Amino acid sequence: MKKLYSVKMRSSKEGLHISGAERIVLEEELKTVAIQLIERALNHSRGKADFVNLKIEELKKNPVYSPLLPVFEVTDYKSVKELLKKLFSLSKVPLELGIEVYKKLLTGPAPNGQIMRGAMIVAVPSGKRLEPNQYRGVRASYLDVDKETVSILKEKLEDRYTENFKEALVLSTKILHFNNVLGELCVSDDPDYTIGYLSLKGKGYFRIKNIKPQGLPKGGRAIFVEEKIDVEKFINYLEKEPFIAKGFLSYSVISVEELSSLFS
Ligand code: PML
Ligand code: MG
Repeated sequence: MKKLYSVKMRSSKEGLHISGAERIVLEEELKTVAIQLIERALNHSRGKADFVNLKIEELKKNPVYSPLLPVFEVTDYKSVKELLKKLFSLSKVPLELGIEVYKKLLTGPAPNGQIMRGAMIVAVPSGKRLEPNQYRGVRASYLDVDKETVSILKEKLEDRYTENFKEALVLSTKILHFNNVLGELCVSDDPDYTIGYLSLKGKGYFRIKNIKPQGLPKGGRAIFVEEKIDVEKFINYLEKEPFIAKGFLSYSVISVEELSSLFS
């Protein structure tokens, strides 16, 4: 097997997070990908970065390969809250806890009301936060998607496709691949990106339009887990184990009404 490299970029402005992205690539792809990531750091709607960190390292372990979560784009809902209530009621996450966490993401989930670079880890049903640092959170890393899968995704989605979406789907696929994870809720912290999602174990990735008001520079991710999860092992998996999504399952547009029958 050819050697694989991890390439990671993170950028900030006056100490505040602007953007981050990463890839897993072959040696001959390194230069092109490094340039793409630098351009991304310097052209972001959160502002122009004054600090860019680019890290390249050879992978010492073979990646885990797994297919992307099936995707559902939900339509015809009156309000996001109504939709989230419906989705949480199909999940093992109690409704009240789910909605409380959603509100937390909209107001800034760090203890000082700022956004976090990583995700919160929320135990179900207690609601206890398990991430060791509530300012930073936990970041899944060493992940990518294979080229053929991306081509299929682009072909199927046409103008529904965005880079943000692809990266979020891969990230969520990695997160949900771990045993005791129940779901993940995401509201982008990018002020102009108003599509979010809720991923549920055994069901899929539900894309939610207008999950936040346009222009709001707040957001974040919350990972819902069973109380019995081995947090140390989980964090090590998220942060260190290389993961490549390979295989596209489905993209369906469904109305909120159809949700229950789909999962009954
Ligand atoms: C982010 O900005 O990091 C989150 C992007 C969420 C993408 C949601 C989607 O388009 O399905
Ligand atoms: Mg972001």
